[in-house]
Formats: sequence, structure tokens, C-alpha cells
Amino acid sequence: MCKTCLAYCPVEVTVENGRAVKVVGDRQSPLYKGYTCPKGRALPEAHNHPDRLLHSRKRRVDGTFEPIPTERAIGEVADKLRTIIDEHGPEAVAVYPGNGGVNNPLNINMAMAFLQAIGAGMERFFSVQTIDQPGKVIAQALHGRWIAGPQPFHKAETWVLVGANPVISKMGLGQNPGQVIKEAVRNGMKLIVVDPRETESARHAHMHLAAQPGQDPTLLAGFLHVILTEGLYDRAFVAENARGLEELTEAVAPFTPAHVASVAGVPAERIIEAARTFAGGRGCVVTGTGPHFALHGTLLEYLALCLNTLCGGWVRAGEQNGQPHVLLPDYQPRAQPMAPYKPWDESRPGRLHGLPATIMGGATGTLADEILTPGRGQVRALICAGSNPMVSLPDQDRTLKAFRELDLLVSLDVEMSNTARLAHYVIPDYMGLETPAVTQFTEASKYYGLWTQGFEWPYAMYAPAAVEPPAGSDVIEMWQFFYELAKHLDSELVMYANAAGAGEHWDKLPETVPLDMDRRPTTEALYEAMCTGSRVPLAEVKKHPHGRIYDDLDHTVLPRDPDCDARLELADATMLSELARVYEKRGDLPQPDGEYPLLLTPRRTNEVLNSIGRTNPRLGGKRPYNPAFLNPGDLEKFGVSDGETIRIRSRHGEVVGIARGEARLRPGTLSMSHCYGLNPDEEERPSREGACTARLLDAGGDLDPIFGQPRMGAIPVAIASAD
Ligand SMILES: Nc1nc2c(c(=O)[nH]1)N[C@H]1C(S)=C(S)[C@@H](COP(=O)(O)OP(=O)(O)OC[C@H]3O[C@@H](n4cnc5c(=O)[nH]c(N)nc54)[C@H](O)[C@@H]3O)O[C@H]1N2
Ligand SMILES: Nc1nc2c(c(=O)[nH]1)N[C@H]1C(S)=C(S)[C@@H](COP(=O)(O)OP(=O)(O)OC[C@H]3O[C@@H](n4cnc5c(=O)[nH]c(N)nc54)[C@H](O)[C@@H]3O)O[C@H]1N2
Ligand code: SF4
Ligand SMILES: [Mo]
Repeated sequence: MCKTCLAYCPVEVTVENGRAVKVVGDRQSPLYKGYTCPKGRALPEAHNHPDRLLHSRKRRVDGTFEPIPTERAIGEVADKLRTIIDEHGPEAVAVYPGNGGVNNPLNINMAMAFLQAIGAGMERFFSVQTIDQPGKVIAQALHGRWIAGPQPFHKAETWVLVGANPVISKMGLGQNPGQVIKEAVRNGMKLIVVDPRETESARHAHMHLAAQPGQDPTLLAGFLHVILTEGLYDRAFVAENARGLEELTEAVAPFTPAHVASVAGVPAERIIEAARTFAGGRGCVVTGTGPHFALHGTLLEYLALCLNTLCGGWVRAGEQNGQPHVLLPDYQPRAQPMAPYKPWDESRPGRLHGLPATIMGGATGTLADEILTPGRGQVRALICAGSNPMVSLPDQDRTLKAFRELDLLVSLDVEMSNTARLAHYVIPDYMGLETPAVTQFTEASKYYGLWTQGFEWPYAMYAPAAVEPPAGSDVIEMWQFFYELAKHLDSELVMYANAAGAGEHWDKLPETVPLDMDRRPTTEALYEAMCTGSRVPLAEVKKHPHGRIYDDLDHTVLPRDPDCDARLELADATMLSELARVYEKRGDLPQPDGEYPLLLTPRRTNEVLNSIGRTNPRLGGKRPYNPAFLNPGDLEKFGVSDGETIRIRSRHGEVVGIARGEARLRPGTLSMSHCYGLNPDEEERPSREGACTARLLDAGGDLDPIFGQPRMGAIPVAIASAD
């Protein structure tokens, strides 16, 4: 399987002399039918890259690196950690796992187990999700989770994509998203896309609303207004399964089409038409990273969940489970909610910004401040596990300043990334084709909110490793690194296996598996342990080398349990007061002005995954930089020509980029991909490595009050020719 992203596409690998030389999609896959994206097909070039890290490196005092045997490097890291823990406590140690670890579910699992074992706990687990869409998990907790899952996309009659572009990101739709969308539309689905760009996913849409970036909560409140005032919702479902309808109706009353039109920049008739269209069939409103970055991500997700509850987004009794289990535990889905709960704890305040402890763990947007702020719990050792915070964390200058203060920075990577270049130790990992694969991770990601990943089909697959790491290399699997580190520190690791849930409520509680600390288990054995109690035994899944759809099992949703008194919450007090503020302040978000007339919005590039693939000659090689896309009218307005080098300035920072015209973009928007560029202490070469948009973001500015995500989208910026 290609495990570069959670789509986990099955592939056919041609191996010559022990090296992968060609990768194509597996045509015999019953679900993917041969689909891959360019990143999957470029896996050979990634694995065989001449600059791939094959040995550990240790930083010298002058900043250059010397090779060091991996075992010795781990021993030295452990010694340094012991000194730091003795002096400052385990809270001084943090882990930041990233997308480079997605290829093996044991990686994150073991990173968490390691932090628990040394006593640092989840507050020192800085997950990538808290700078992604943490609002999804928080909103789901506040609204309640529908156990039987959402309507599957391929069966839905209506669908709204709010700032999500699955054709490029594969998020939400992992299997040939372009084709799946085309087919759904051909079968009658009314697809509505809300995006400042007429995206690849919008190409077949029934409606495209190019709303003002960041004003999505207002737009969704407008949809609710229309649906509630026109009585277009499912009364019987709401009466049986939800509460708070009156309060919600009152809260969205001011969001009249006229108000929404004036804030979101979409004509009132189009808002009414979109709301009626969505309510006219069964389907879901789902959200993506774009609007989540504009500070009101939780509210946005909460309003989307309310729309889904009102208009039949959830799977009912007698229908098929929307996200059936195969390698997750056997459980009986019922047409009922998990009760809402509060996912934060004010009685356990964090160190910074008055943020409470949440189920999300550490607030990654504040990681630099956690390093820079003295006191108990100051982070002094950071392990970056398949992550590249030098370009992925908001506020690059602050990240550099913080990382220079660290007593210990370790990077587990496959190349000398922006972050590895600053590390004290760099440890080389296996790559995706060198380890076995199971689809349980993708299945389980459904618990991280609506439209994260998960399978709409009862599908599972196992694949053995296709190749060995290059001969003579000294690599270690990421999970093994944490295991060895724990062993050096005399800590006992306990792994959580087969977790079916998140936060407080679980479909089934995970099994705890204490690891043998004398003899290191194999990856295979741990995969077996992780699938303990799965609906279908892993051994059975292994019999089908192309994967299998288990539609012969019963996935029918049972009726609501008569004893169940849980209800979906339509009127969470925190959310409704945020909504009132959004109304009062017309979006509650700084708007473009004469000085900063454009809004910077994020987007994804098909050839790379964040910073992964930039150095692959077959991917980044074609266009190694991230253009600054602008509407051609804006190019003219600001006197910039297509291809010209420009300075992009926000209230916080500045970068140099290359302007490109894109007619599909809403005027007033500057659309750019992230995770490009070099470090602030390196020479900027915009047409070679691109521009790091993190420099334009302020990690100490506006933060989400619950989980501390800084504003990362809809940022007012100005441009000027660099000449
Ligand atoms: N401005 C801005 N910032 C953003 C975003 C945005 O849209 N705009 N998006 C945010 C989001 S959603 C996310 S998820 C984060 C991403 O944040 P990160 O996960 O920190 O970023 P990546 O570039 O995905 O980092 C992956 C790292 O893993 C390495 N790698 C690749 N393969 C392997 C492997 O097999 N093993 C190991 N050990 N390492 C490997 C790569 O070389 C790279 O250094 O960025 C966030 N930051
Ligand atoms: N090829 C590729 N695939 C990826 C990644 C990658 O880097 N490359 N990254 C992976 C990661 S880490 C993640 S989290 C997922 C993300 O998956 P998605 O969220 O689907 O990511 P995008 O494709 O960037 O889609 C976001 C859309 O939001 C729009 N947008 C920006 N600002 C706003 C706004 O304020 N309002 C609205 N309504 N729209 C807005 C953008 O124009 C863009 O079309 O993708 C994953 N898959
Ligand atoms: S990177 Fe492409 S080929 Fe690989 S899993 Fe994701 S979508 Fe599939
Ligand atoms: Mo992400």
C-alpha cells in the first residue's frame, strides 16, 4: 500500500535487485480499482533518492553533522533525556508527531505510550491535529456523535463541501475522488461547494458559492436560518434525537439572507437556493482545512453538525452502517447518539494563554511559546517524529527562536528536512514500502470527526513489506525508536490496542497491551495485537492480497435502544455565545483594508503532501515552488505580472513568492500552499524552494480560546513587486 496519506491506496510494486523501480495502482483492488495519485507513483524515486537519510547524524558545535551509529545515537538521546527529566521533570519532554508517521499506526501509538511511561502525559503530546482541524473533535463532543455514522457520500442525494477539496487532498474521499464525485453527480447528487476558488471538486457541482474567506460560520448560520424559518427539517428525527431546537432557532434568527449576503459576499437568492437544495435530499455538510483555519473552526463544525442533524445527514435504523467496522472491534451500531460532553477541563489549566486541558493534548500552535516560556513544564527536549515544524508550525521566526533554545531537538525523518537541519540528532526511519501495512488506521480515523477519512465500505486490507531498506543502511522504524528509548530509560510501555472512540465515549474501550521490554516484538506481532477483538480477524483479511469488501457481513443499523436518553445538542451554550459574537462583529475576524487588501488562504498541491515530495525529482522537480495565486484582475490592479517575484506582507511577517494568475479564484484572495520554503537563517530562493507562508502567521496573535489554534487562514496581506 502507498501510505503517504490516509487514503492507503493498494499498489503494485515492481522490484528489481531488491529496489522498488515502479509503482502503479492495483487494478485488482475491489475498492480502488487501480487508483493512485502522482505521489504514490513516485514512491520509487522517494525510496531510492540519493539524499535519503540512511544513517543517523549528530550535530557538531559548528552546526555541521557527523555520522553516528543509530544505536549509539539513541543511547545518547536517552542519556540527555534522563538528565533533563532529573532536573526539570518529565513535563520538559515533548513529542510532535507528523504526517511522516502516518505510514504505520504503531508510530503514534508508541509515541503516546512513551510519553505516558515517562510521566509526561498527553499534555506533552503536540499532535498535528491541533494545527489541522481540532474543531472537528471538539464540536463532535459538544454536539454528540451519531453512532451509526454519516450518510455515505456515494449514496447521498445532496452534499455540501465547505472549504474541502477532496479531488486534490483525498480527505474524506480516499478512493479516486474525482471519479466518485463525477459518478455521484451523474446519479443525481446535488453537490454544493463553498470555496473562494472554483476547485477541481467544484467542477461537477450543482452550485459553487465563492464566499468571502473566513465567513463560513455566518454562511452556515444563514443556511440554518432558511431551513428553520421555512420548516425544511426532519421534525420527527429532531423530536426523537435532539434537543435545543428553540434556542438554535432564536440564535440564527438574525442571520437573515440579507445579513449573510452582506458579510459573506454571496447573493441572498443563492444562499436561499443552496439551503433549500441541501434540505431537499439526504446528505451531509462537511468542512475542510480552509475555513477551519479562520479561528472559528469549532463553531463552523458545530453548525455543520446541526445542519446534518436537522436534515437527515445521519444513517437510520435499518440502513447500512455509514462507517462499518472490519479491523476495528465488533460492535452493534444503533440509530442513536453518544451523549455530548465537555471536551475541556477548566480545573486543569495549561501553562499558557489561559488555555484549559483538552482531549486534544498539547496545543501545537503554542509549542514555540511552551519552549520559550520559563517555569515548570517548560519544554526543553522535543522529538519531531515524521514532522517538519520549521515549515508546518505557524510563525516560522518564532519556531526558529524556540528551537535554538532547546537542550535537545531530535528529528526522525527520511531526509534533512527544514527541521532536521536544526536538530541535535537526526534518526533515519524506514519508508512506507519497507514495512507491512494494515488499513485499521484509516478505518479508525473516523473518530477524529466528520470527513476525516474512514471507509464508507466494509473494506480491509493487509500488505506485507515490498522491499527491504537499502543494503548497508542503519535505519530504525519510528515505533522501535520509542521502544528503545523507553528501554534505555527503564520505562515499561503499555500500548492501547484497537481503540474505537475518542474523548470520553467509546464504541468499545481499547485493550491495554503491556509490551515485553526484554525482547522487542515484531511489527507484525504488534499489528496482530492492535487488531485484538476486530470484527474480522487479521488472519482472515491477510488471505485477500488485493483487499476485500466484507459486504457479506451484516452492517444493518439497529433501532434506538429504548433505554437510551442521549440527545444531540443543538444549543451548546459556548457555541451559541460564539455565534452571537460572530453576528455582532460581522464574522469576528479582521477584514482586508487599504493597507492589507488581500486575504491569504490555504490550498493543497496534488504533487506533494505538505512538505513531503518537494525534493522528489518526479514530483517537486517539475515545479519546486508554491506559486502565489491571484485573480488576473488583482494582478492588474496591483501592477504585478504573471510569473513576477513579489513581496507578500502580513501584519506579522513577510515572504518572497512568485505571482501566478488564476481566473478561478475569487478576487481579493491570495491562495498559496504551505510547508514550502527554507528556514529564516537560510538564503531565500522563491523559484527553487518556494515561500514559507508560516512566516505570515502570528502564533502569539489571535488564538482559539479552547485549543489554542492560531489564525492560519483568511489573513490580511499586501503584495508588491520585489524589484
Ligand atoms: N500555513 C499553513 N500551515 C499549515 C497548514 C496550512 O494549510 N497552512 N496545514 C497544517 C496541517 S493540516 C498539517 S497536518 C501540518 C503538517 O505538518 P507536518 O506533519 O509537520 O508536516 P509535513 O510536511 O507533513 O512533515 C512530514 C515530515 O515527515 C518526513 N517524512 C516523510 N516520509 C517519512 C517517513 O516514512 N518516516 C519519517 N519518520 N518521516 C518521513 C518528511 O521528510 C517531513 O519532514 O501543517 C499544518 N500547517
Ligand atoms: N495532495 C495533497 N493531499 C493532501 C495534503 C497535501 O498537502 N497535498 N495534505 C493532507 C492534509 S495534512 C490535510 S489536513 C488534508 C486537508 O484536506 P482539505 O481540507 O480538503 O484541503 P485542501 O485541498 O487544501 O482544501 C481546502 C480548500 O479550502 C479552500 N479555502 C481556503 N480558505 C477558505 C475559507 O476561508 N473558506 C472556505 N469555504 N474555503 C476556503 C481552499 O481554496 C481549498 O480549496 O489534505 C491531506 N491531503
Ligand atoms: S499519496 Fe496518493 S497514492 Fe498514496 S495513499 Fe495518498 S492518494 Fe493514495
Ligand atoms: Mo493536516
